[in-house]
Amino acid sequence: MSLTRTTCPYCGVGCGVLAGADGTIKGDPEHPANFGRLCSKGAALGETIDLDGRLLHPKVNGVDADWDTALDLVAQKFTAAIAEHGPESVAFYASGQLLTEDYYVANKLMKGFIGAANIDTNSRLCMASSVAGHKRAFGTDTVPGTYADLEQADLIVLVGSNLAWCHPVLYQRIAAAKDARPDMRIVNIDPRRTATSDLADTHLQIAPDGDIALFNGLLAHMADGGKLDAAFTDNHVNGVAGAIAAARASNPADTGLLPHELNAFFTLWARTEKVVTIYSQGVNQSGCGTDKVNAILNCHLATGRIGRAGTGPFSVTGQPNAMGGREVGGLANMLANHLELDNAAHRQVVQDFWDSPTICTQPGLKAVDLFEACAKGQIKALWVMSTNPAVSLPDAGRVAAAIAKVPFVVTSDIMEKTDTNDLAHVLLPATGWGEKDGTVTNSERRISRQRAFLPAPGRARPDWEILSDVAARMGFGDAFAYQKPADIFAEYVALDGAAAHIARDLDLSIFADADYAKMIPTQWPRNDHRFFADGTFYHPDGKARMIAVIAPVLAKPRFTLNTGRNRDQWHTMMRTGKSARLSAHLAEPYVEINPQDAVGIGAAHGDLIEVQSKHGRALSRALITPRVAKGQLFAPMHWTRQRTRHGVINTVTAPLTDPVSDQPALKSAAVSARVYRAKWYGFLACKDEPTPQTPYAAIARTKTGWQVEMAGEQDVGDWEAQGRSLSGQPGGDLSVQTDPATGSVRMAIMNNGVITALLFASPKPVVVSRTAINAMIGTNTPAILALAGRSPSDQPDAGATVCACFSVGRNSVLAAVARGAHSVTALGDATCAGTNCGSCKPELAALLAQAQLRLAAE
Ligand SMILES: Nc1nc2c(c(=O)[nH]1)N[C@H]1C(S)=C(S)[C@@H](COP(=O)(O)OP(=O)(O)OC[C@H]3O[C@@H](n4cnc5c(=O)[nH]c(N)nc54)[C@H](O)[C@@H]3O)O[C@H]1N2
Ligand SMILES: Nc1nc2c(c(=O)[nH]1)N[C@H]1C(S)=C(S)[C@@H](COP(=O)(O)OP(=O)(O)OC[C@H]3O[C@@H](n4cnc5c(=O)[nH]c(N)nc54)[C@H](O)[C@@H]3O)O[C@H]1N2
Ligand code: SF4
Ligand SMILES: [Mo]
Repeated sequence: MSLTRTTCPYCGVGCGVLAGADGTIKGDPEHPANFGRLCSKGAALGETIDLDGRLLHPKVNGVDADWDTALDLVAQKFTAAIAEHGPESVAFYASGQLLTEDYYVANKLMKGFIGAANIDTNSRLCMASSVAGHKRAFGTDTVPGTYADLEQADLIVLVGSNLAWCHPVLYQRIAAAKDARPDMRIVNIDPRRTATSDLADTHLQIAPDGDIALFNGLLAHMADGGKLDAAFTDNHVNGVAGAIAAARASNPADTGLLPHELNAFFTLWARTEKVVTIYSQGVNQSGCGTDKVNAILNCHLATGRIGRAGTGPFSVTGQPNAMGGREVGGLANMLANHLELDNAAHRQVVQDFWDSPTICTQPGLKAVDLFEACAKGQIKALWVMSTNPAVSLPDAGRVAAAIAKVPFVVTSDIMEKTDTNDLAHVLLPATGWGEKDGTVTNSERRISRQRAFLPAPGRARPDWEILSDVAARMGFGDAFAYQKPADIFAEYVALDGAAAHIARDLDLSIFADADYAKMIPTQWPRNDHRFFADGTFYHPDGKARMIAVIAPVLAKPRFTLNTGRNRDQWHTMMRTGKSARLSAHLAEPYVEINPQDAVGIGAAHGDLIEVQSKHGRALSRALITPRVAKGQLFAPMHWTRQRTRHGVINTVTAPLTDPVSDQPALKSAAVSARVYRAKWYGFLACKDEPTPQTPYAAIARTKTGWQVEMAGEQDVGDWEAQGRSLSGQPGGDLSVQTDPATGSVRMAIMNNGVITALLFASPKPVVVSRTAINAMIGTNTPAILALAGRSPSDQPDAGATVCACFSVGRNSVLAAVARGAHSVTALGDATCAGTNCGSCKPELAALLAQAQLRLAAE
C-alpha cells in the first residue's frame, strides 16, 4: 500500500503523517516537527475518516440541493444584503482549521471585493493576545522560536500551557531532551495541576491571572539585582525604564505564591542564560492577555534572551493552521501577508495586486462583537466556515440565539449535525482532511503540505473552491479563477513579492519557485533562520519595545471557572468523538472541584454539579481532585448539544474580552456551583445511536455502539417503557430486575439472544463498570450475568481507559503493577501502555505511585 506524505489536522505542532486510503496512519520519520512520533489523536486519525455523520450534499433549509442552487442562493443573498445594507452588513467567521489557500481566498473576497473587514476567525479566541503582544513588542507578529530551541534550553517555563495534552509531541521532545540532559529545568505555571506539571521540576500554582504580578516581579527582581543586559537594551530596546517602574509597582503577593517559591523561580530564571518561555491559553484567554504576553516578552527583552539558540518567548499555536491564518491576514484587524490594514500604502499594494474594486479601510467586527452585532440584527448574511461558534464562543447560549436571528446563515462543514449547522439555512459540504490539498503553517513557522489520499465523498468540495464559486457568482470571477490550490499558493507568494519593499518579517521568497506537488516542510523565511539575531526588530526605529504593564486587581468570586482541553478530544468533538478508543478516556463532561469545596457544597464522588452564572447553567460530573485549588473549578470545553443535554460549558462563560486584543477571557468566569439533586441516575449501553431527552444526558461512542450517562429530577414511573424508548428498541425481549430496597432497576433488551441494550438506574449515581457493560453489547452473554454488571469470567474488566492507543485500562495497569511492573517503562513492556504516543505516561506514573503506596500499606 503506498502511503501519502501529509500533515496532521489537529494541533499546531504540525506533525508529518504517512497515510493510506485503508486507514493506515504512521508518523513521518522525515518530518522535522515530529521525526516519526504521533500522539493519541494523530495515531487515531484512521478511525475518524469514515463517512459516518458526514455532510455529503449541499442542503437548503434542511433539504438536499444541488450545488448550483445552493451557490446561487448564497451569492444572491450576500449580494442583496450588500446592495441594501452596505458591505458591513455581511460577515464571515472562519477558522484556524482552514488551509492557507482556503483562508487566503476568504480573506481576499471579504476585504478586497466585498470591501469590508467583517471576517474574523476562531483565532480571536485563541491567538489574538499573542498577536497583539508580539506587535507591541516587536512591531510585527513574529514567533521567533523553533522546536530545536526547546531541546537546547536549560530552563523551560511553561505558562498557562498544558503541553502534555495539547501539544503532546512537543512535550515528548522536551521529555526526551530532559532525559538526555537531566540538568535541564522545567517550571510549570498554572493555577491547576495538570499532566504537564508532572514532568516539571516545579509547579507554581499561581492565582488565576496572577501572571503579570509574577513576570513583573521577575523583572523587578532582575533589575534590582543587576541582572539585565544593558548592552542589549541600550542598543535594541525602548521603554525599558517605564516597564521596570511598572514592574516595581506590582505586588508579587498577588500571584498567590509563597515568598520562597517566588524567590526560587526568580533566582533560577535570572541565573539561567538559556531560557525558553512557552505560553498558551492560560496567557492568551484572559481579560489581561495581551499584558500577560508583554510581561513575559519584557523579561526576555530586558535580558537579551531572544534571538539566540535555546532562548526566547514561544507562543505555541493551537490549531493546525493558526499560524497560516495570521499570515494570510484572516483576522478582522489585519490585511494580508502581515500587511497593516490601517496603513494606506499597504492597502494600496494589496488592492493593486488583487486588482480589486475596493478595499476595506477599517477593522471589521471581532468574534464576540460580530455575534453581538448578529444579536442586534445588524448582520444580514453570515457565513461560518470550519468552526462551531454555537459551542466554542463564550456565552454560547446567547451566541446560538444571535445566529438564529440572522436572516441568512451559511455554514461550510464536513459534518452534518453540529450545533451551528442546526441554526443555518444553507449547509455546504466541504472536503475534509485526507480529501483535500493545501498547506498549513505550524508553531515554528514551518509550512507543510496536506495532501489528499482519499476521494472527495458525495458532493463535497474543497473550501477554496466553494468560496471561489460564490465570488464568481457575485461578479468577481476574474479574480477567483483558480483551478487548483497551487494557483492560490502561488498568488499568495507573489503578493509577498509585490510587497517586498515594505519591511516585514514575513518573507515567502523561498517558496517562489516551489514545486507544490513535491514541496517539503519548510520554514519561512528560511529553515533555521534566527529572528532578531542581530537585535533588529520591526518598529520603525528598528528597536523592540518593552511595555509598562500593570497587574490587574483581581475579583474573588465564590468560584472561578477555568476551562480547557482533554488529552483525547479535539474541541467540539466533531471528529475525535467518532473514535470509541478516544472517547473511552473521559466519556462525559466533568468539572474538577477541590475536595474542600466538594465538602462545602455537599458533593460526593459521582454527583452531578450544576455550574451557573448570569449567562446560563451547565451540568457535569463532579471530579473531586486536589489538582484544582480551592475556589476554582475546571471544565473541558468539548461537549456539545449534539452529545449532551446541558453539558455545554460555554453557556456559562462570560463574553468579557481583553481590551487590546479583544480575545475573550475564557479561563476565568465568575460562577456559582451546587449539587444537582437528581431523583435518579442512569447508565445505558446500546447498539444504535440514542437521542435521550432526559434532563441530564451525555452520549459517547463505544466499541460496541453507544453509551449514555443520564439523570433526571422526576420519578420515572414506567422503567420498561423508558428503557425501550431511550435505547430505541420497541421490540426485543426484556429482562428486568428491580431492587425495592435500593430503588434500583436493571434491564436488558435482547434480540435473538443477543444483547442490544443494557440499562442501569438508581437513586444514587450508578456504580457499574462501564467498560464491562459496553463490552457485553452485541454478545450473547446470559441476561442474568449481564444484569449483575460483571463481565464473563474469561474477560477481566480492563477498567477506564488510560492508554488510548492500545486501549489499556486502569485495572490492567494496576494488575501489571501488582505483578511487579515498577516503572513506566516496565508497565509499557507488560501492557504496551504508553509505548506508542506516550501521552498517557504522566497518568501511568501517577497510577504507579498510587498503587505502590497502597501495596506498601498492605
Ligand atoms: N487534546 C487536545 N489538544 C489540543 C486541542 C484540543 O482541543 N485537544 N486544541 C488545540 C488548540 S486550538 C489550542 S488553542 C491549544 C491550547 O493548549 P493549552 O493552552 O495548553 O490548553 P488549555 O487547556 O486551553 O489551557 C492551558 C492551561 O491554562 C491554564 N490556566 C488557566 N488560567 C490560567 C492563568 O490565569 N494563568 C496561567 N498561567 N494558566 C492558566 C489552565 O489551567 C490550563 O491547564 O491546544 C491545541 N491542542
Ligand atoms: N470555554 C472555552 N471555550 C473555548 C476555548 C477554551 O479554552 N475554553 N478555546 C477556544 C479556542 S483556542 C479555539 S481554537 C476554539 C475552537 O472551537 P471551534 O473552532 O468552534 O471547534 P471545532 O470543533 O474545531 O470546529 C471545527 C468545525 O470545522 C469542521 N471541519 C473540520 N474540517 C473541516 C474542513 O476541512 N472544512 C470545513 N469547512 N469544516 C471542517 C468540523 O466538523 C467542526 O464542525 O474554541 C474556543 N473556545
Ligand atoms: S502532537 Fe498530536 S495532534 Fe498535534 S500535530 Fe502531532 S499528532 Fe497531531
Ligand atoms: Mo485554539
